[in-house]
Amino acid sequence: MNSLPLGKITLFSDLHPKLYPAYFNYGTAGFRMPGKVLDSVLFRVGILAGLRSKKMDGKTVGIMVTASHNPETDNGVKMVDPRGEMLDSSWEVYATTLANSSTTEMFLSTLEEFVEAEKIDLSKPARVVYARDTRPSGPALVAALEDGFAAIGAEARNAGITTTPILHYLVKAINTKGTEECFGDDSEHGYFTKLSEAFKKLLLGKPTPSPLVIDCANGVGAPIAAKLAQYLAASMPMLLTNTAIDNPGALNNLCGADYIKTTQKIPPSLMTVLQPGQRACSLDGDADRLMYYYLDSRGQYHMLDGDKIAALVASFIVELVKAAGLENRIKIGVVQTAYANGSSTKYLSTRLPVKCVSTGVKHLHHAAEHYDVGIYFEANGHGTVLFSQQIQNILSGCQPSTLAQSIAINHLINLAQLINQTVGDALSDMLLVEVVLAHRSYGCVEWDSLYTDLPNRLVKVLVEDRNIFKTEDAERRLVSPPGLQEKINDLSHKYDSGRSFVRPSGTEDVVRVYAEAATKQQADELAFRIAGVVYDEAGGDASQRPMEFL
Ligand code: G16
Repeated sequence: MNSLPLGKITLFSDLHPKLYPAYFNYGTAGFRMPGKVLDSVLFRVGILAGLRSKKMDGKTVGIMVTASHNPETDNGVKMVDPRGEMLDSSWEVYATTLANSSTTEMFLSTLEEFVEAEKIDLSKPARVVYARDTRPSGPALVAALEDGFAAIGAEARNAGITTTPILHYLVKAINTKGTEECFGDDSEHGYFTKLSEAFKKLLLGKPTPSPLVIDCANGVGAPIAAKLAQYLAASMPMLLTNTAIDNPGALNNLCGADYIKTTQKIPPSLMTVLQPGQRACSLDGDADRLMYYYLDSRGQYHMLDGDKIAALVASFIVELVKAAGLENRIKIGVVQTAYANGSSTKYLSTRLPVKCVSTGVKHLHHAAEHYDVGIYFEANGHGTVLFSQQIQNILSGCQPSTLAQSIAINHLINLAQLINQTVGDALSDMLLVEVVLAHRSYGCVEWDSLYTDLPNRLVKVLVEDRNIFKTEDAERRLVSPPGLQEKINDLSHKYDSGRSFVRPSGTEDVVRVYAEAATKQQADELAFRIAGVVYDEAGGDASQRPMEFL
């Protein structure tokens, strides 16, 4: 076991001092803050990633520089473990502690304690692969990250400007290369080939889908979707919009998956583009979330969110498993969060086991791994489907006794290729939705009619310190500030089918309030009344008090 290269780390660390008093927290999806305060954090994450790789016996670890759905001025960084999943949560605490060491000396001593506590064998190699989205602050932050790699002596591969899900794909592909569990060729070309070939096989004999309008949120999804379109060629006509990645301030602005979910409106830029009945979808800034929507014949907007995607996909997979004659061998389950619409939970739970966990893909992913086929989608459009390795082996070794069984088994095998099983992937999920719609001969209206959403509203509240908000029961109950949950309950009981909860965001400096009720007006009113109560309890500047309905 060698020792840490303290001299080298000191030299580099002095180039990346912690200049801001801000408290850095490895939250729902890594560190996420205004890009200008993150230089020291990126440097330290570079070192941490090297150590994570050493701890994992030299396997490749991923780093993504992105702030996903956040505004363009924010940026962030998240680490990806060797199997392509989010960083193990036990290391999040170390990441937070290291990021907050105020001087190089403190950083070094914390680092030494951490290496000791984790018993990291420093003689092991360190390998990382990293990428960034299109944010203007990205290049400088990547330079800080690279200094971290140099300081710890990590072998680093730059995957350039790409989506978060592609980075996750690359990590898994690199680490499974040459093994029985080979995930695919470890390149963007490998990713596009894997997805497009599976898609074409699944659509064989089905009519070509009508053109799909894709809002790329003016982010990295734009160039990546354009490349995907080349691989798919005529099999999937796509109309890419909001592709202005070089326009300052355009990223996620009045467009993108988060805009769709929180405003429940069509992006203004699509007003003149979208025709009644036409399918449209929005990606977010790093293309890991997907929201569908359409205008009905009266020009009215309808949203098809992560819950609707889960319902569509789950019912299709259940049917295929039955048709394959494997319903007694394959345990399928769905994982949601408290944000799941009450109607979706009702729809799904009559068909499958449904589990509710805390917000954050890492929680959903781990819960989904308990099933042979685990389907998870957050209402915000972030999700995927996991096929256990054992089930994939069963599927490939199956001896079907009828043609119908053989077709169903092949479809399941191809679905496991089409779906990016490492993490939510807007483009892979989009192809999945298109496959199911084609197999069902559904348009948006038929898909939407699987169940009727309870009207709901999501509101952000700016408070002085969101850290005072603590929750339990998969974030459905507030335990702090004391007494606030009782007020939420009292208000919710005043509305038909009223349900609401409050939780601190892990990616933005806000508290989120979710409410649903029997009518749209009631859901809006409940959300804003609770937002007001939250604000009165913990708010700051009175001009930020949520005003609607109060
Ligand atoms: C991230 C996480 C998601 C989570 C979302 C919002 O998404 O990966 O699982 O739902 O943040 O989290 P919060 O409500 O804690 O801010 P993304 O797309 O921003 O990376």
